[in-house]
Amino acid sequence: MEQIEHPQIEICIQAEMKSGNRESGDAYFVHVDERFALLAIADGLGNGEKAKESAIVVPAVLKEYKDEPIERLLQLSNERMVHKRGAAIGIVKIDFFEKTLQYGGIGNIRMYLRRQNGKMIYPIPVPGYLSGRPIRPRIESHSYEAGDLFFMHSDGVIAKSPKECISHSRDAFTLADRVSRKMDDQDDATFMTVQLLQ
Ligand SMILES: [Mn+2]
Repeated sequence: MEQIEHPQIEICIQAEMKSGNRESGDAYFVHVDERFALLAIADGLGNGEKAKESAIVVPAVLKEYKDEPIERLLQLSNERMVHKRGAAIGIVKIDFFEKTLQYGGIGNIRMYLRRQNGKMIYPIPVPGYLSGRPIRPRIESHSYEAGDLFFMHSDGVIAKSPKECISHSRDAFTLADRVSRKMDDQDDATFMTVQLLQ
């Protein structure tokens, strides 16, 4: 498990390959600076080399264009899927000054946020995947406060009771520990757990 500590945010990431495969068809991206955090998971269609070829488009685009809004990051990633298999994608952008969390995704990447007031937010996935054909992503914006906790995962993580999982966890690490027990070795599986600290 990878852990990222920052004054504003704590992040745990785990990525496992489908058993027997040598390449993961999932990819992820993490960037944190003093202004914002940008986090993403992509799940390439199929598995192995072909899936990877699509999934790695996402971290490449986000690295190059990290200051752009989520909508544009999704469109740019989509444009680069032409002649590839395609990928599901989930992107979270956290603005440390505005205290907002934005989420946008297409396909089977799931995200669950638990606010300190007990409210749960879990965007309904937009069906489909990035394939180069036109997309109409839905971007959600939520305010957050210190202590709020969320996680995002690819479909190789079998989170049957994500709300229970998140409500019984006090921080990113304990949540990661719980989620890591739900990884399916029959698919590539990637998740990130995140706590906002300020
Ligand atoms: Mn998958």
